[in-house]
Amino acid sequence: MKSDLKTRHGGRILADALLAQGVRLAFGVPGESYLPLLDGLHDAADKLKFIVCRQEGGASYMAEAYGKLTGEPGVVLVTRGPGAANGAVGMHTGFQDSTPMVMFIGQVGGDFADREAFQEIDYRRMYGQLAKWVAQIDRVERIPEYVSHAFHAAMAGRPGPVVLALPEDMLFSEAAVADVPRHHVVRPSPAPREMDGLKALLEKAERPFVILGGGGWDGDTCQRLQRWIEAAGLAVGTSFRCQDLFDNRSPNYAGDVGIGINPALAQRIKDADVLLVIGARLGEMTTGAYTLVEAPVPRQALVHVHAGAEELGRVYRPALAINSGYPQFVAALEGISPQRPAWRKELRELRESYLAWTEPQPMPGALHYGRVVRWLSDTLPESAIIAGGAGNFAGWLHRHFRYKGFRTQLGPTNGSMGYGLPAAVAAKLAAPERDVVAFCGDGDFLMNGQEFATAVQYGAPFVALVVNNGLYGTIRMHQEREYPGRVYGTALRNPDFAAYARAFGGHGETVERTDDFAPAYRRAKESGKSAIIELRIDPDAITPATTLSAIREKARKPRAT
Ligand SMILES: Cc1ncc(C[n+]2csc(CCOP(=O)(O)OP(=O)(O)O)c2C)c(N)n1
Ligand SMILES: [Mg+2]
Repeated sequence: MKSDLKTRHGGRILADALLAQGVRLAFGVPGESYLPLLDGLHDAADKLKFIVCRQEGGASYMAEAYGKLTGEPGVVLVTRGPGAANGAVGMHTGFQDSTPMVMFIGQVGGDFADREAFQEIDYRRMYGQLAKWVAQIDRVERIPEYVSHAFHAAMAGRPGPVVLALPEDMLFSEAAVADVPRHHVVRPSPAPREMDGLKALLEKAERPFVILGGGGWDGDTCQRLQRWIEAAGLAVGTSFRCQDLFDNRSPNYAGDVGIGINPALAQRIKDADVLLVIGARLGEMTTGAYTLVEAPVPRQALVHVHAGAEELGRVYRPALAINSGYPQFVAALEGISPQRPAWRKELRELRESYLAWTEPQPMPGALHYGRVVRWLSDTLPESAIIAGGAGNFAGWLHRHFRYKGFRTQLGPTNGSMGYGLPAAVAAKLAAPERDVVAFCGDGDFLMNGQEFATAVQYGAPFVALVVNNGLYGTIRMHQEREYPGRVYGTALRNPDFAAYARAFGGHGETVERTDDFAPAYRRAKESGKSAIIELRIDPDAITPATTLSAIREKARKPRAT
């Protein structure tokens, strides 16, 4: 049978393996260490597009955003040593966000291995904590097996990033081997007695609360769960940067359980008797630094539903632990229909608190950024994708934007700066029919500003907002609180971001007044180009609710003991 198979070099076998796994878009920066793979991709170019990026950090973020958006593993190709090192940020992000990803790294040939040859790194050690699985393919005929294993591992249970290293001599050598069909998605289902346990807990519950979060969801599951929650009359919140798992316009939606949480919502979670947590890891950001839910034994009866078995009982000892994929869990939920009039009664109060909390407050300066966010929330099509990075500018986004459905939000739950721009590039390339807006800080944007070139090169017309306060504002805020009068290392001198956009062949706008935003946005959209709108905000406006001067004033007063 083997004799029927065509002999192929390693790069071609690998490119065909990617096609067999269903990969249609891959991101990366080329390297001489994986020339045979590029050669293999050359033959596959009409089915699999390789997006050439400007820095591996940008490429790995793009692969992460692609995985988050589509639920399919995001693929990133990087060269050995420096490429692998640059690419780490997207893998760390993917790990914390439970995003399926597969990174391929060039590697020195077996003839030079372990000599600390040029750019040699042992990726098993380097990526040990940043990936679900790290392996090296030492034999060309085993490429299909390793790739199949990698895609299964990235998708199984709690999804996450996987690394495969590719020794150069292995890629150049040849073999006659068969491709392996596309991976399965292996996720567990809940046991009937676990659902009985949940039913019993809910039937007794006076003040239950549902928190949704994490990776491994899909649009259909979210919609079915929303219908179930609305029918039951339960109140729901979403974990940090997972606000798009539930339509924020629903009367059952009480807000996001993340940084800068509505204090009334925080109290409501503390007071819950049953906490049904589906998919969220209950990490530091979702638990108000482990204060909303006490560790290790919560006061609330915690029902923790998670696709990763190892996540259950980590930090928190749940009353009921259910290891399940979310489509499987939601299908089982549809078999029970708990309801209590008391649950429904409190919804209005929670909803009013959410609406009041998310209303833009006055802020200093001529450009009211909060109102800009709300205008976009009201104006953009429902399917628009919002990609955001990390910094205080994101606080307005979390607070004032209403997410309307699954995967309208791409954000890094690890608070990694520089994410928004490359995520927007990936989103626009993966879903060209959808509007995409990136929210970036001035510090945040220039961590991956080079990827604006990638957007222009591949014709990705999205709008990036650069919220310019001339500061690493988040750090300045903490600095002024912790070390009053000792400002250091937090000021930024910025380029003209509109001119930057034009220099790359994009469209640029600068906005300094609230009313100028809408026409500038329309011009940017109508340009049909990748666009940057710089928003010059008053640096005193440090959060949606407070100013730097108020923080300074408070810091001057002696602290209460
Ligand atoms: C990759 C990375 N480096 C550093 C930090 C620490 N950090 C968090 S927010 C922040 C400042 C963000 O500045 P900017 O993007 O201008 O947003 P602003 O807070 O001013 O709105 C820094 C340096 C981080 N979260 N991620
Ligand atoms: Mg800033």
